[in-house]
Amino acid sequence: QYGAQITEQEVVLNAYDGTRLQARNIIASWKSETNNRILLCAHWDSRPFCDEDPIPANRMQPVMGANDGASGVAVLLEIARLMAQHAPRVGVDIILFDAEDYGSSQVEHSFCLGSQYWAKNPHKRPYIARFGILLDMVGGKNPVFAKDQVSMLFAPDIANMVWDKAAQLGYSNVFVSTEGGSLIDDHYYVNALANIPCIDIIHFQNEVGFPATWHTSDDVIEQIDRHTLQVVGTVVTEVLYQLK
Ligand code: AHN
Ligand code: ZN
Repeated sequence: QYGAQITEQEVVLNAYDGTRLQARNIIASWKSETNNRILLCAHWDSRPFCDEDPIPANRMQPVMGANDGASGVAVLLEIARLMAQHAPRVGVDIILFDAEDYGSSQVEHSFCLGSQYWAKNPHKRPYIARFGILLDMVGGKNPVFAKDQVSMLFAPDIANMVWDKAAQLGYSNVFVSTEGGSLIDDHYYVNALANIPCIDIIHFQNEVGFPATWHTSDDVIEQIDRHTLQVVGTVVTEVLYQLK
């Protein structure tokens, strides 16, 4: 409906515990003929167990994922709607990665299976883009987005450009300049395997960690703040429409 070319990547992925995941990365491309393009991404799966829930009885239930998954997708769907009304000058791919959240903190590289698959098997070869922006947990209350270490290692210029734009817009209370945490998220594989400089806008800080609702039964719509979605959406939209 928004004028994109859609590619669905269907694949069976092997999870750390032997589970076979029927996975599907969903890719929407605008101006697919140009290499002057950027990548916007989020994960669309949610974790099938609330293993961080304070109440043991809840830990067998799936995470609703209002923030952890859906918030990033929501911002990208709104950007897709805007792009249909007014095309940016650059080409865009929105990639919704699957199988991000079926992992174990005990097993290296067990998260982000959909992005690992895409980075090794891009939907187009060679896949070229100027940079990428990953959105993860961008809808919670009292958000704090700091530049994480993977973003600053692989794509410092992009991170600085996005955080500077946020400051210009008056959002330096949300896009803070304190040092970000160290974490592996989908952007790590986009950087390390697909060679595209990619940053992560994620509610995460060293020492503090993820928001309190993370991987709990409380990751529900009532915990979403529309103002947070608006701030992140505005920053990404302003970055996108300034590109030539
Ligand atoms: C790890 O916990 C290893 N990575 C965090 C990626 C993640 C999970 N993002 C959302 N849920
Ligand atoms: Zn998660």
